[in-house]
Amino acid sequence: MTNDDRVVSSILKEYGLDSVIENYENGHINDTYRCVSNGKKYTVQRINTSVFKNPYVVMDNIERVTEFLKKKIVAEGGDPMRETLTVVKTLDGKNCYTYDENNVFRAYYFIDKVNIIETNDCPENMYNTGKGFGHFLKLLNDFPIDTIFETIPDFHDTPKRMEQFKKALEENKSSRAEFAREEIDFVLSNENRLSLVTDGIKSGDIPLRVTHNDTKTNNLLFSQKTGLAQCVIDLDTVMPGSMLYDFGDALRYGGSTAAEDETDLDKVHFDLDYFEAFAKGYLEETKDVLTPKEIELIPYSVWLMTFECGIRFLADHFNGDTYFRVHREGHNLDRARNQFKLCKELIEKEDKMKKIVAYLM
Ligand code: ADP
Ligand code: GN1
Ligand code: MG
Repeated sequence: MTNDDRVVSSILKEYGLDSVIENYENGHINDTYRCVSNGKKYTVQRINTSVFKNPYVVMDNIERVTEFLKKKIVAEGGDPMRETLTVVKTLDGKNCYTYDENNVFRAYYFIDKVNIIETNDCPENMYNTGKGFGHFLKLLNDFPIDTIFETIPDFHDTPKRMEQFKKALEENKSSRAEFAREEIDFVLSNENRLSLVTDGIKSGDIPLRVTHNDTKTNNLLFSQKTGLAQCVIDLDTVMPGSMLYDFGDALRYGGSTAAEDETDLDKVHFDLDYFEAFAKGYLEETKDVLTPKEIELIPYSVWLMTFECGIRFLADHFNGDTYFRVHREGHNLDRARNQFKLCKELIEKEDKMKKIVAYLM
């Protein structure tokens, strides 16, 4: 028996499950398995404890938020078992199981009859994505925000991300910096554009809300029956934040005409039809609660989140790929180049985005 086999059989025992039937690797952070017991399916995940230093805080946040969501979903006539995640406890009632410090697991009921959109290819999907994440923000509008905690401190504090980038560049642990001169110059030339959201939060113009903070289309489950967004998943980064993080990150990912790691940059464009469709769906759900400053910064937020993700990928490339899962040599550099290509287009398209937002309001 290998150590991994021992870990797996120990988790199955803790949760009373029969076997692992699938292992998917579509996210960059956690490891996800599909398990079965008595014909029922479960999602079991190894929480990445080098990213989430305190998995107990993560799980407490998730339990609080999903229990709150379930009440709201019932009140609006929805299905609380399919429209949000359900944390499955260990046989002795804990919300996660620690095998050792690198092997902390949690389980959810598996939600079936759903589709996942890895790379968006039509405005209709983006409209539904906007509705899905917008509805999530709306349902959590009166959640008591001081009962949840930051699972990764300063997660979307872009000026701090810039400091981390500079440190990675200076340390250059992987000796790769000399091969990325153009990208480094691009990053450093944008340094003065990074603090509009953090400044707005400090001044009180931008309220802290319960936000998701990782709004890729593959963190939404879409109903196979209706095509509508059904359940927001990947709740590890749900914490106090700005709605601009959610809006910007969703478009960073779903507003592109290509995958996040496409290396043929001629295929990578920011699509204004996708932007408009997402904004329409999102604003239909949220426009009554947003402040003027939030609305003003929507187009900028897409650039900001794209730039931030680009510098995170590039910093990880310099650090030797210790954070994001990579599948090939230079994968994080490819991802960074892809994000910077989008950033250049986003600057050119910012005025058009402003007009679209004004028209939708
Ligand atoms: P990561 O942090 O690695 O992105 P996710 O929580 O997003 O992990 O899960 C990875 C994938 O597993 C999702 O994109 C989805 O396909 C699938 N998945 C996760 N939880 C569920 C669930 N409760 N029901 C159905 N599929 C799920
Ligand atoms: C990670 O876990 P996943 O793949 O949904 C990352 C996000 C990045 C994203 C880039 C906790 O998300 O912040 O935007 O990769 N999650 C964490 O694809 O760092
Ligand atoms: Mg995910």
